[in-house]
Formats: sequence, C-alpha cells, structure tokens
Amino acid sequence: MVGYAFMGAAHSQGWRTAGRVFDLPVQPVMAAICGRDPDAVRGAADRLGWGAAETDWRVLIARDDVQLVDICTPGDSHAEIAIAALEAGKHVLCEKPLANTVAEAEAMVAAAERARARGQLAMVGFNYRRTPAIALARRMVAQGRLGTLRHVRVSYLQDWIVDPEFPLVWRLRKEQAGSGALGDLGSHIVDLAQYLSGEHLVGVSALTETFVRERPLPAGAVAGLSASAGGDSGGGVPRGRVTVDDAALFTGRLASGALASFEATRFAAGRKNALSIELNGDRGSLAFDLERLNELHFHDHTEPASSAGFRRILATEPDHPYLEAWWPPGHGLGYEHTFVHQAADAMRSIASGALPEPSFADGLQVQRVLAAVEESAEKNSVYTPVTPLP
Ligand code: SOE
Repeated sequence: MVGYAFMGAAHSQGWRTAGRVFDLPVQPVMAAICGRDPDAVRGAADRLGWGAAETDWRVLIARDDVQLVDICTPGDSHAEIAIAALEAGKHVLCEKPLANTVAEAEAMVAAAERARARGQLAMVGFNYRRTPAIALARRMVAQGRLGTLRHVRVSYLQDWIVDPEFPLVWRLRKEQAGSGALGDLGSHIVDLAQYLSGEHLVGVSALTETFVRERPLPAGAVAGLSASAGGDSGGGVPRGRVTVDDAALFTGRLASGALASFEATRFAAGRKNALSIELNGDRGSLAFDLERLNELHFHDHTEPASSAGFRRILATEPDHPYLEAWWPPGHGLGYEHTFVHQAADAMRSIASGALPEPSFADGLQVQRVLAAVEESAEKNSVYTPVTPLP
C-alpha cells in the first residue's frame, strides 16, 4: 500500500479482515506499506499490521513479495504510481477519484487494458458500492422492481471546512486534489447514480462555488479531516488561496432519459458524512441514507394505494449481498465493512480473472462527468455533454 493516512487506515482494515471473514480463493498478505517519512511509515506499518515499511514507492513496487499495489495517496500521484505498478506486472487498486484529470485517467485505462491482457487487475475504490443495502438496491433495480427509471436524486453532505479558519489542507489545493467537494464527494455519488441505475450520464448542467477563498496554512502533516492552522509567531498565520470548489450542484440526464440531481458540499453544517440516494421508477422507489446504512427503504407502486408506502428492509439477512459471511440476521455492519468487501472482491477478481467492478474504465467515465460538470459551471450552467466511453 502507498499512503497510510485516513484512507490507508480504512483500506488496511479491509485487507486485515477480508480473509478472516470471507472464504476467499486467494488470501491477502500485507507485505509492505510506503510513505515518505521513515518514522511515520514505520509507526503506520506497526499500527496497521504491515510486514515492512518503505519510503520510496518505486522500491515498493519492485519488491518480489508485492503482487498488488493499493494506492491511497492524494490524486496527483495516482496516475504515475498506477501506471508504473501495472507495467511492473502488479495488480492495482486505486482510491477514488481515479485521477485528477481526464487525460491521466485515459492513460491509466490504457495501461489497465495492456495489463488485463496479462491477467492483471485494475480496480478503483468506490467503496460505497459495497454497502450491503446499496448492493441490494442495485439487485432490485436490475430485477426490474422499479420499472422504468424516472429520477435519481443523490447528495453527499459534509461540514468539516465550514470554519473559515480551518487550514488549507491538501484536499483544498487543486494541484494535489484535482477538485474539491466535486471530486471527493461528487465522484462517489456520480458513481453510485450510474451503478444503481445501470446507465451512464450523457450530459450535465452545473453550479460550483468556493465560499472561503483564503485559509491559514496548516501546521505540519495532516491526516483525515481534522487539522490546525500553523503557529503564530507574532506576524499572523500565513494564508494561502483555496483553489478548489467547496460545493458542487448539478443536474444530469441519464442515457434512458431519466433525470438526476446531485449535491456535493463540505459546507452543510451538522452533516458529517451524509450520503443519501433516492430512485423513482414507474413501478416503485428506493431510498438509502448512509447515516442508517443497514436500511433500505422500498415503495412498491404496484401495490394497492390503500396499503402501499415506503417500508424498511433491514439489509442484514444472510441472502443479502456480503451478509453470508457476517453476523447472525439483524446484526448490522458499518462504514469499515465496505473496505473489507472491497478487499474480498479484489481477491475474487484476481482469482477468477473477471473484470473487476468498478474498473479503471468506470473510473474514467466518472472523471468525464466531473470534467463536464466543471466545464458547465464555468459556462454558467450551460448543458454540457459527457464524452462517452468508446
Ligand atoms: C473526505 O471527504 C472523505 O474521506 C472522502 O475522501 C471519502 O471518499 C469518503 O468516504 C469520506 O469522506
């Protein structure tokens, strides 16, 4: 694994646990973790359960005991590491969004296609697909339970930068993160909208905003979503420019003609990690809320109006996706389990040779939607087509 901050810890939890819960055809072995600071990466290796620590990712991918490289770094290094790892014959799992630009994502897809011919995996880490209730929703849509889809309504709301004195961490710098709430949160909900509907977005109309344009520079390294500003030596804390969006709102058209709406923001005070989805079809609707992630709400519109209405399905039963290996019925799962499921699915794809989902091509498709959103926002919401995959 390259990177060991918040996402590195989450992915490590997945690798540590997957083979102990699921009956996997091949087992993950946590060979080595990589980061630039020798003491910090050694500490992370011990804490997270990795066998060795490296300070240069090129050395990591050259190791004979490394067969898969898991990339958990900021987006500006995804393409370089992923392409080098694939060319070195390694499988790759890359954290979302796949890249910072469409051009990088295209180069990654080309490398993934060459690698696929050699039997290598290239998968992107849209972990929420692996929430049992979301995977169940996908199954129900594919079974036709919603009929013809009319609407997809998704939002992903956080509030960790509402305070204008929250420092200028890497996630607020375009050169490292590519974009702000759009790439970080918007990429998840675009992926989920397309995954759940089974369709691609064909065009979007968008607004983006950066509410706080300057912030104090951070004190030292930052992991996760908390940080403090640099020390004040009398002259005030130095400040820098925020170069990404704080919020992105957009509407979109799916290939079938269904309409979708999206909201991604880090300025929804009181909303910590609130991802909600609703799908409406002519035969029914589904609703999901990440803050109650074991529940899926279903309305069957074919039932008599006198008794129809949303009912709660607890996605905790043995025949629900991923639940066969967990606790007895009704004993719920949490955020971290999505990473366990991701690790298990990666192992299964490697063993079967099946194209992993989501693939790098899926990641590129999302990247093209994000680019269309940015283009539309620059043109004051002009409807902008999404370049289709070949
Ligand atoms: C920060 O907004 C973040 O950590 C995202 O980067 C993750 O993808 C999401 O799962 C939680 O929030």
